[in-house]
Amino acid sequence: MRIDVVSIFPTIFDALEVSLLGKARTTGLLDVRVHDLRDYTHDRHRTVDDTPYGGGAGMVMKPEPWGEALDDIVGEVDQRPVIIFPSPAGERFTQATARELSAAPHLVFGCGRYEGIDERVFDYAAELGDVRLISLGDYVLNGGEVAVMAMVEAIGRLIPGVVGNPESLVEESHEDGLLEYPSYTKPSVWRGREAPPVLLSGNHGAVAAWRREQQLVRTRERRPDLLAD
Ligand code: 6GU
Repeated sequence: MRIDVVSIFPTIFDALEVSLLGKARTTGLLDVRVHDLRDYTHDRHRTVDDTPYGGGAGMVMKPEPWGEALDDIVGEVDQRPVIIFPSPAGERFTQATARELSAAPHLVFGCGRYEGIDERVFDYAAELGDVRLISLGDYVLNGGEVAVMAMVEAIGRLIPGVVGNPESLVEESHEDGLLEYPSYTKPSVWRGREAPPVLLSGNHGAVAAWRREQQLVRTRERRPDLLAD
């Protein structure tokens, strides 16, 4: 999968060089390219923002550098990419979104800062690819960078081969609409706390039933909204 990220803080994405995603990049499963939006400006101050038409607080990202960045990135690749703008005003990002996007050959992430990006950039981007505005949840970050880090990790780990043991992708929170069951390892008693005896019983049916029950108990307690769905 090819992933392009446009940001005014490209070094934030240095963190994608470590762990499983870093490995996937060295083995060629993931081709991540990070672009500095300021490289697409032409003035001495490398200006990317300006005051909002109509007045109001804050600054708006100018359309011109975005247009040049998108032309540069999309022009050099044949398939129509999915172009994602992280935004608290977007659709909610879920495991289903991650799974859907993990099947795309090319994703482009445009990280906004300040009060947002000139709206015409989204219209223009729709000429080049399939545009999605996506939010991590109902809270506000200072910019899209941290949200894109989270999305790239959630999507990247679903690409076949990125996670060594594909079975570890099956039994985890949100894959079956429920929260994950609790896990234990040795010692069987730690600081007076016992691991559930059923897990040491060797009875695979009983273990599976206990885990399912725990998933339901936890989900009812912590995330009743998931059961309503
Ligand atoms: Cl995707 N971006 C920003 N700036 N804030 C957010 C978000 C995204 N998701 C939740 N809050």
